[in-house]
Amino acid sequence: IRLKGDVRFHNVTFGYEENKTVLNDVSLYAKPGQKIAFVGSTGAGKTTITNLINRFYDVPDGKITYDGININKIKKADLRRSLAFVLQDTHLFTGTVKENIRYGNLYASDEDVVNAAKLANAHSFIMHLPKGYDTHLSSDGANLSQGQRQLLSIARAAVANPPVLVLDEATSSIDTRTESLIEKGMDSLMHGRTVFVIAHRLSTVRNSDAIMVLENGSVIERGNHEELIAQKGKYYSLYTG
Ligand code: DCP
Ligand code: MG
Repeated sequence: IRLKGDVRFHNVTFGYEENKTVLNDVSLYAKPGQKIAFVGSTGAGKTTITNLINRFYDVPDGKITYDGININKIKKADLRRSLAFVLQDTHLFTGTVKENIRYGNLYASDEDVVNAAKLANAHSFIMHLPKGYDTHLSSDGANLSQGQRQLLSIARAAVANPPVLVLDEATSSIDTRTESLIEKGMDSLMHGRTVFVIAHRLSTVRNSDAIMVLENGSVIERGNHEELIAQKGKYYSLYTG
């Protein structure tokens, strides 16, 4: 099956250990193509929500659905095909650039790989590597900059072409030029997909359809940027100006 990217949480309460609640009665509703941003201080539960979207853990209380289907009833392979992650720490393996972009997508042609890299804004730096797409990478990606690793991670997600994307934005400082390449690549990647983003950049947050402000595992505010600014609550104090 090909999921459309309608993702909902219905009153999800979750903890990693018994008697220790990490998410408390979280509900959310993302229509296909919508972008939802999670903000909140460290330990608030942002990564935990993305862990549940990916079904790294089962939900004992409440439920999560994709296109109305309970996540527990979706085959792992179908779920995997429906999701891509772009994380702060991109896992690269020993192999060529091409292999690293293709990753699990064994049927992707060389042309698909190049098109994904172009969409991700990674093509031009790749062409400057000694052997282009056939350049060998070390497993820790030590021969690439952090920004370049992120561009590869975007290309990898683009090859997968999933309806749902989960992004964990980097907080680290990347030079402005690479940063703007990453932003443009991300924008192209996000187009037409349901996106959950753990947002650190104000520009990302502003452009989201809905922002969820988390505190100690609870959603304390939700709305778009203008609505939350008007509320003059936690969000307002985080993002005034
Ligand atoms: N937690 C846990 N066991 C884990 C992961 C997290 O007990 N394997 C706890 C630590 C926090 C709470 O769950 O008290 C929420 O953790 P998150 O990683 O979801 O928090 P954030 O992603 O919001 O924090 P950060 O901004 O630091 O990434
Ligand atoms: Mg986190």
